[in-house]
Amino acid sequence: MEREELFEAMARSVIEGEDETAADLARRAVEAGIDPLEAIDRGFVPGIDHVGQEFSRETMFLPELVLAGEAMKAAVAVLEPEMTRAGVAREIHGTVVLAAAPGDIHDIGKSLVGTMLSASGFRVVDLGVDVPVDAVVDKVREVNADIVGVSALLTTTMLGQRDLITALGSAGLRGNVKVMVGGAPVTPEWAEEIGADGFGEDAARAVAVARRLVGVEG
Ligand code: HCB
Repeated sequence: MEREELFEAMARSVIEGEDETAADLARRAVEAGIDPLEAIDRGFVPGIDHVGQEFSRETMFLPELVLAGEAMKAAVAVLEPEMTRAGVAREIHGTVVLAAAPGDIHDIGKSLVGTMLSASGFRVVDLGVDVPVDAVVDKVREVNADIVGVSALLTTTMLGQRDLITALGSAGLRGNVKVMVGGAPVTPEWAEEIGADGFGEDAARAVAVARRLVGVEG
């Protein structure tokens, strides 16, 4: 199968919610030596984006969204170890606490960001989904985090990103930790409005932002 054909099949497997096919195509990409992040960004993400658009047009429904999410996760599960293996950085640049905002259970993108950060030399503490602001603040203090990355996929849960920044300020920690926000509805304008230090449009860019925030060159 040609590269472009493989990417199209990947997108289709997510749209059709075929988790076994998605995992199988991910394995084929690994065998073909395709960069795992490229397989995600050019193969599987267009599929999940399509499902998201159809869902908002009400031509696809929640069960299809769930199946597409599972297919995406099955593919990512195959590709993540490859990303970790590909990571060459052994020097630790800093500690990042990751969480999905309160009320938000989307975790595919955040987990990808975590994998890429780990592979790039960050220690990652992933608190999971639907994490109360106080729990994030406590963890930032406990591990003396350099960066906190908070993900929001819903327009409603984006407000939790702003609440976190306020809470870090009230806890006297805002001067010690940088805040990086991300998630599909998040924009650079929103990041600026709430006083975040960085915005990661995707996992690769999140790594670049994190490096900048801890002062790593290049
Ligand atoms: Co969900 N959902 N969903 N969903 N979902 C969205 C997000 C909508 C946009 C779909 C739509 O209507 N077009 C929509 C939100 C609309 C809105 O708020 N305006 C929506 C809705 C409405 C809902 C429910 C309310 C549906 C319902 O129950 N009626 C419900 C809410 C649950 C909740 O959170 N309380 C819901 C549920 C689900 C699942 C469970 C079925 C499933 C999630 C499975 C899972 O994550 N375990 C799901 C999915 C899969 C989606 C879409 C289709 C894909 C999300 C995804 O995984 N994208 C999504 C539509 C879309 O976003 N295109 C849809 C792929 C990853 C790779 O991209 O953007 O998440 P990403 O992450 C990137 C990037 O943002 C950045 O790097 C990542 C990697 O490249 N990044 C960061 C992310 N976090 C970062 C943090 C940082 O610090 C830095 C960078």
